Order: sequence, then C-alpha cells, then structure tokens
Amino acid sequence: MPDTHAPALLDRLAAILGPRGLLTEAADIAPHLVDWRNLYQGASPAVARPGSVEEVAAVVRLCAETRTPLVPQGGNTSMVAGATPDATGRTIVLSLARLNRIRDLDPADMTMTAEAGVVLKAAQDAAAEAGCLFPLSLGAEGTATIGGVLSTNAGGNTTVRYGNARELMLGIEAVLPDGSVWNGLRRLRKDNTGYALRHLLVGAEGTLGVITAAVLRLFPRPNDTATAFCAVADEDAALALFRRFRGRDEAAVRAFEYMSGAGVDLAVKHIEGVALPLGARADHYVLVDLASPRPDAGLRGMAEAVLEEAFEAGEVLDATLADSDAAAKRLWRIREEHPEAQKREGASVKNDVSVPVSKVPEMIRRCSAALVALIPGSRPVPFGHIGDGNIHMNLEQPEGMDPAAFLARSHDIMDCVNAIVRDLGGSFSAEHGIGRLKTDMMESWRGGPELAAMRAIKSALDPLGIMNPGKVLP
Ligand code: FAD
Ligand code: 2HG
Ligand code: ZN
Repeated sequence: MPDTHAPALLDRLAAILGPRGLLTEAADIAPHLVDWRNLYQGASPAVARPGSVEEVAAVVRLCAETRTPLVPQGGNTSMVAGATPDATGRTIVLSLARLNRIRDLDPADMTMTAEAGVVLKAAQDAAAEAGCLFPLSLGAEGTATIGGVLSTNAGGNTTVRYGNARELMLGIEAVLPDGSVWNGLRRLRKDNTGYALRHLLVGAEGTLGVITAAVLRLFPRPNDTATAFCAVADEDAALALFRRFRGRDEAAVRAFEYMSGAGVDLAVKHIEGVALPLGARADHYVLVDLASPRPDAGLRGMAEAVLEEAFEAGEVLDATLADSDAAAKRLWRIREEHPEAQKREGASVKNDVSVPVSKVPEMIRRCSAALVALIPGSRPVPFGHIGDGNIHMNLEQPEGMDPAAFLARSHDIMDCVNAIVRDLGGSFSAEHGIGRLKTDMMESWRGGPELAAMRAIKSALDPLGIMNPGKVLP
C-alpha cells in the first residue's frame, strides 16, 4: 500500500460505511480504476460506496481531515478519464452507485428528484411510467448516471431540441469539499438569488463537490414520432436537410445526427444485427428523429414531404422511414454503436469538437484532409450531433499499424484538428469535458482571466484540493 496512513484511513472508512459500503479487494476495485477508453490505469486503496447522503458527507469530511484525494464516480463512462484516479494509489474512489433512489416525481410540476447514482435509462423509464419524458439520451444511457451526466453537462442526441444536461436541471443537492451538505433541491423555474451555485456544480466534473441528488425537468411524452435514415450527397446537403426540417417544424426535431460512410461501414462490420437499411452505400448519412406530444401531428407525412423536396433538390440520395418502434430502434442502433464499433476496429483518437453549425461542412472537410496528410492511411470517422455543430472528428488507425504507435501520435492528431477548429471559432471540447485527457489544452484555449477565475473558484470551494485533483484545471 503506497500510503502509510492508508490502513488507519481504511478502518475509519469501514466504520462509516459498513461492509457493503467499502471495496478493498483488488478484483472488486479493478473496474473502477480504468477509463472506458482504456487510456489510463489508476490505483486506489479502496472504493467507497456510501448508501446515504450522510455517509457521503462523512467520507468527504474524513478525506478533508486526512488530506486524502477523492474522485467521484458514477457509471465510469467518461470519454476523458474524468472518473479515473491517478497512479499514486492515494486517491479514494467515491462511487455514487448506491444512491439510486428516485425520491419524487411530480407530473403536475413536471419535475423528478433523482439521486446521483440513478442510471440515466432508469430515470427515462420512471418518467415514461408517469406519462412524461426525461429527454436526455446518449449511447451510454444504460450505465451513465444522473450525477455523471450533470457533472459533465452531457449533451447527446436530443440537445438540439431540449438542451444539455444543464438545461434539464432545476436544483441540486451536493456535499461540498469540506463535507457540508448543501440542499439546493428547489424545483423553481425562476430563482435569481445570487450566484447560481447549482450551475457551478454542473460541468465541474467532480472538482467542486459531490452531487448527491438533483431536480430534473420533465416534458410531455411524445404521442407521434417519425425516424428516417437518409443517404445525403455531402456535408452541405446534411445541413441543408437540417434546415428544411427545422423550417417546417422546429419543435418536432428531437435529434438530427450525421454519420460518415466510414462510420456506418464499421458499425455494419463489427456490430451484430446492424445492417445498412438502404440499397446502396453512401459517403454521408443522417438520422432524423421527429417527435411531438400531439397525436395528430402527422410527422410521418411531414417527413415524407420534406424528404421528397430534398430528393428533388439533390440533397437526399435515398431514405427509409421506420414503420414501427422496433424499426426506429434498429435505425438508431447504427448511430449508437459508432463508439463501440470504432473501439473494435482498433486504436482511434477522439476529437469531440464544436463549431458554429454553418461551419460544420468546412470543418469536416478540412480536418479529414489534414489528418490523412498527417498520418497517411489513417481513416477519419466524423459523426455526431450536427444540429448542435458538435462533430466527433475521430481518427481510426491505418489498417495494420501498431495501435501503440498510432496512439503515440494522439496529441499531434488532436492539435491538427484543434488548429482548424480554433480557426473556425469552435471549441476543443463540446460535450465530453476536460477530465484528465485535455487539461494541457486549457491554458492555450481558456488562459487569462477565464482560467484565473476558474482557479479562484476552485481554491475558494476546495482550498485543500482534495476533489478530483488533476482534472479540468492544468
Ligand atoms: P463518470 O464517467 O463516472 O464521471 C464523469 C465525471 O463526472 C468525472 O469527472 C466524475 O468525477 C464526475 N462525477 C460523476 N458522478 C459525480 C457526482 N455524483 N458528483 C460529482 N462528480 C461526479 N457524453 C455526451 O455528452 N454525449 C454523448 O452522446 C455521449 N455518448 C457516450 C456514449 C458512450 C458509449 C460512452 C461510453 C460515453 C458517452 N458519453 C457521452 C460520455 C459521457 O460523459 C458519459 O456517458 C456521462 O455523462 C458520464 O456519466 P457517468 O455516470 O458514467 O460519469
Ligand atoms: C456519441 O455521440 C458519444 O456517440 C461518443 O459522444 C463519441 O465515441 C465518440 O467519440
Ligand atoms: Zn456525442
């Protein structure tokens, strides 16, 4: 055990948490020490699994007293290793998994109060059972938690219609770095009462406190939907189609996702049950998802009319409309399995970037050309939330190249994309956050007064620096 204080610390943690609440066996803690992408291997003497807010507070107080770093962890699906401890072996992993109760669901106020460890899919299901919609949706929704999606201000597939996680949150309960419990579970639409602490905790990636519960906004359940998978002429055509749908009925566009031919090929190749639903392969595709609470919205007819116009304009080459929920799910799988398919193909480098929506086609074209020039034989796989200007400008290794040699070029690859993104007025991290992976980019992108203010906030709230050290701030 690297830290000589650890045994006493572990005894005290065990006294707070009881046998169900503390993992110390190597095999039990191993899955908590590595990130989803297998980029970082951390070390830790224990995973604390508190079963109540009071236990979270007691753990944080003990960590503050003993100056022990801790890393909050939800579903551990971070794309930037935000929930992975460092390799020193001093950091305690604080898993929120046992805080998984939905405390309240109010269809009149359209709110749900959920604990941090509630899995996103379970929150969606609870809302649906009450005849409502919790709209946040992303590929990791079967594992990611409410605490995690709020701490990363996750976006996902429905941001275009409902906003990021931040826009879906009304109130928060958190344990602050000194171990005090702040109950901000107000379910108010309007609450201008000083600095919005709740918004500081959203997107803080566990560096300012531990979210233990949140009040979430609900929406009316859709009663009419339509889902289309389309081959489009190019990136400009994808955007033109987006404008057509938005122009027809902005509120109905629940998701609008772009996929390159390369990405769809990989999904078909690696994922069982995924097949191309069109007659011929194309270089560019979009998935359009429409939804309305009005049962008589006529979305299928609307989609057919818009696709027909776009076909005549040469934007759409071919398209299919789902004729059942199961068919819609099959179309969505092609998109949702992109991360897994890329993982199975070999080493890939992710660039979760955003630009003004109108600049997406230029960004994809310039980045693709620059990346292939940088690493001949590498395969650009751009895909994602084109309606938000957020493309995952990922690069798959050349076939046959040593994965380690390719990953050794990660920073060159990210620099290459980021230079173009900066030129187009974009961001180097659209929705995944900074975590551990991108801290070294903060100075050049957010340096000056912005980073100075962030540091001041960090030292005001966490003067001992115990909350998720080494993440977000360089
Ligand atoms: P973790 O990975 O456990 O933690 C994420 C960060 O939040 C860490 O910094 C951690 O310390 C902190 N944290 C976790 N819980 C708490 C808490 N209770 N209090 C304080 N800090 C906490 N993201 C998107 O935005 N859009 C997508 O479309 C998307 N798709 C994904 C698809 C796949 C297949 C995968 C693997 C990931 C995807 N992600 C996406 C990444 C995304 O960030 C996560 O899925 C999700 O937001 C993290 O939730 P989690 O519970 O797994 O958090
Ligand atoms: C998605 O949109 C996620 O599927 C993951 O944000 C993106 O794998 C990626 O790069
Ligand atoms: Zn995404």
